[in-house]
Amino acid sequence: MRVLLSALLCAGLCTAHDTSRADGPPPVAVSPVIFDTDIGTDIDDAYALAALMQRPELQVLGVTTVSSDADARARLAAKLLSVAGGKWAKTPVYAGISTPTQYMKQVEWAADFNSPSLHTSGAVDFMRREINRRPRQVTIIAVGELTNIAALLQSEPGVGAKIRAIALMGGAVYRGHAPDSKPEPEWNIKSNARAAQVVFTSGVPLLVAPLDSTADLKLTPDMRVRIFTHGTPLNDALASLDQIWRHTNHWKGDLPTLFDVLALELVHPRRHYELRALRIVVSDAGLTTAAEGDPNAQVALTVDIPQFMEDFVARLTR
Ligand SMILES: [Ca+2]
Repeated sequence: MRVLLSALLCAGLCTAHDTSRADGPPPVAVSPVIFDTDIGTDIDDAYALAALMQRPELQVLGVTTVSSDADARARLAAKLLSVAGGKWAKTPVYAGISTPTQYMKQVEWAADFNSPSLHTSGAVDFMRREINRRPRQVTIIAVGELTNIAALLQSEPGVGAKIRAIALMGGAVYRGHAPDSKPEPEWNIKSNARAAQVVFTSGVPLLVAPLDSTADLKLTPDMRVRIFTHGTPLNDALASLDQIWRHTNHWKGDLPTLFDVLALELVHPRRHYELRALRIVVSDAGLTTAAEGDPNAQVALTVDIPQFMEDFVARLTR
């Protein structure tokens, strides 16, 4: 089974040179990535950023932020990187496009933080600069609304053709948040459906983690205790942010759901996700529907949840 599924994955990701770009990104040994995030609202962005630091196969060029007060989000990301220390403290963080205010209580944890790595604007310029410096090598991991990414694609003719891939959390293809529910407009897509339409029609290889495969990735109390008793500064910071989120989020979320973590996993999919080539059409209301026609995305529809969660906790506790 493993061999078969690996072959299926490879069909999508390893032979892009002899198929269209929509079939998947070209392979590279170490992937330079840019992490575009709305950290500070839901808690999974913080866990995803921590997970990103445990992946030596991903070279983090920088972190960019989007939506609500993008500057405050950048400050939060920069402080989390600083707490991790070493090279992470030097990772550049750029604020991107701000939008109307959202709930984001976690940013108060970083309200007074500053560092030379923190830039209060310039996310789109940063992304374009890095992509032009490394044509067809950079993967963007997009785990917020797609406002920055659409602005990037529209900022320079041909820039999309220089992007290796965009791995994104977003959409709901065959189900919504609840098991067996109908697909619904998912937050990252519906927050800027026009931007999502730009991304899904760009021709850039897309690796998509929708609600189908992410809505059940729950971080249980036992898992959190394992992470928080590890005692590292980074995990202590995650414990603080988790508490702030848990006691203030207005949708009464209790168990963190690791939506965004799957998006970064898809850059180098080493376990056995079902990636299906689909043509995803984004409606003005933010629905993501599989349609007839040439595929524009490799979509993760299912995940081995116990294996995924155990791997996540193990990485954060070693
Ligand atoms: Ca997010």
